[in-house]
Amino acid sequence: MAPTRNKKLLAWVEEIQALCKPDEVYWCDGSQEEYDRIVEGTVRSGASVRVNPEKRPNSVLFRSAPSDVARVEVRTYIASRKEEDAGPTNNWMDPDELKKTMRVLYDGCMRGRTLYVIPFCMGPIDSPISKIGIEITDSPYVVANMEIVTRVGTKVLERLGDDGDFIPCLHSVGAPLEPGQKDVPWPCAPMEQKYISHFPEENLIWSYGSGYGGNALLGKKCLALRIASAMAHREGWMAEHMLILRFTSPEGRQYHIAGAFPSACGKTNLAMLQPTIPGWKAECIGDDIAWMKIAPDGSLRAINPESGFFGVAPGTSYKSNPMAMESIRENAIFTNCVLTDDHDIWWEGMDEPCEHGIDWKGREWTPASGEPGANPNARFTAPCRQCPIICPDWEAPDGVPIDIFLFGGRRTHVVPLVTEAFDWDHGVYLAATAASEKTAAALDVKGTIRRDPFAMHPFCGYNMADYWQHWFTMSDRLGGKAPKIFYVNWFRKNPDGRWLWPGFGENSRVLKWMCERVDGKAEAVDTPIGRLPADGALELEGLDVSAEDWAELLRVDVDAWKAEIPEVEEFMARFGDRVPPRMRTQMANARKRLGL
Ligand code: GTP
Ligand code: SPV
Ligand code: MN
Repeated sequence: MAPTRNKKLLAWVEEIQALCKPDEVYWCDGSQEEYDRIVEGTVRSGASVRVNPEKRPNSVLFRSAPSDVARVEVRTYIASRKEEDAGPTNNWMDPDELKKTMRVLYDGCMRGRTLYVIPFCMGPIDSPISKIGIEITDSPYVVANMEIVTRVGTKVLERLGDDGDFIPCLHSVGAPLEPGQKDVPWPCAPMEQKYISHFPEENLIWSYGSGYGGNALLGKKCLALRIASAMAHREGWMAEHMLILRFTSPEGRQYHIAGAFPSACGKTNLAMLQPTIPGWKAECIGDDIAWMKIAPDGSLRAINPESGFFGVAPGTSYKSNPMAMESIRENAIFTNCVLTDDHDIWWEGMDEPCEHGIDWKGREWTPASGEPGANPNARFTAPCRQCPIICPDWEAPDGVPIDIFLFGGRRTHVVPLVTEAFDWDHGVYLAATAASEKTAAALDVKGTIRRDPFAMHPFCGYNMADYWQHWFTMSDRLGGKAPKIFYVNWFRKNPDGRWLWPGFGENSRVLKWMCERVDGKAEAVDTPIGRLPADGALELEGLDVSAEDWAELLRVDVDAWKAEIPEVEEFMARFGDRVPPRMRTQMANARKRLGL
């Protein structure tokens, strides 16, 4: 029997059951016993492999289909009634049309499978900022991951009550089983049948055909960013692709920093930063998404809507991100990593090399194989509570007050290590024109560098130009309490391809300069692109960066910036007359400062 009397929920589950025709319906209660049972089921069916429990208790490894390894942006849709409300950065389809197409696919798609109902809460159960979603899925992998990255089960149904509202999130891997047909380890549908669809005007998500990450764990990118950004626009709050961290000075002053970088550009690493500068302390609040509201005292307060990390595995090591390594010592799910001969997991960039193992495609692997053993977008899933530096206030219902916004991307050339915006509007311009090099987090991004405004290009559920206006409007409401805005780039390289900046824990030096700027203590110099640290203002003591590299890291190459202007303006032109007047002013100012 269903564990709820919520009429909307009961009616929706009944409707989807009739459409998808599963063999069984199962309501998730979110208990440890349930998690263990569902994960054990995937081990027995051959969908996952248990990691050596002596090395890593209660952990499993999944290997996905080689065609289903990351988000697919070309198959992701924003189905608003009017095309211009989705805007030029989104794929649009008419909602009725899209539903018609998808209903045909959903018809009978769960035959031979179990339909799981996952009641989940984005944000702490007792937070006024949180929202409830219900995901229906036929993937036990999705259930297990959702039970880590969101708060699931009975406690959510209790908050929902008999007539509470929720966001319906329908997911199917799109691989019905005929009677007697044997399942494959990672069922999914061919590319042209995959749809990751959002109906922002009715707060509805329909996903079909992919089992991976943001395509399938619908609380994450689909609800907490695409649908939530559209709700936030309507309701006057913010849903952002941002990490949140608390940075505490030796004197005990706390600064809360929220930072938006595109996928695979350093959020998880910065969120778990181990400062190298003496006396400063960092604590993690969230590593991917921030929901923010203006509090009665006028400050902007942020919560992490998630309860677990879905982090990029390759490159993660005790040297680069020890706190992530500590977070995955047990109770973790690994996807597309190497299985070592002693049944532990491994990936490129881990501390010790691996001489022999099974690669993410299930084949024998050695370093001589000529291909990476882990997929470049291999991931770990682990509960936030396992992070040794999780902030004691990470579940505070009212969130934490944000002092600083960071934006950035992966840029080998041109963009300096750090730039402070002249003011909020200039910060919005810097964030709106942010660009980044391609990574493995999305399958189908064209070109090498793309504009990724606010790191929200793949995640904004409405017209990006209206989103910029929303940022201007928020600053008017925040007034003097608006956070200070900075732009950073950890990814500069010299001509031989060597990193100019050591990054990771050393990024704390840059954060310290920002905090001192907030307090009016550190010096900066004005340049045509913004304010940069004055000579000696950013602490470099004990750091092995040559004077030459340091000069390069802060060099403002006016000609290179001038050369980007036409492309920036072309990008802006795609939004036509929806570009806010305040953005046009910023564009004109940028030209003027560069002497154009
Ligand atoms: P998503 O989960 O896709 O949103 O990614 P993310 O923004 O959380 O990126 P993450 O922190 O996982 O970093 C992605 C890659 O960038 C990893 O391979 C990291 O090792 C690398 N990286 C992160 N921070 C730094 C840094 O400061 N310097 C350098 N050189 N690399 C970094
Ligand atoms: C991202 O791509 O920004 C991620 C991974 O955080 S996924 O959840 O797959 O979108
Ligand atoms: Mn992300």
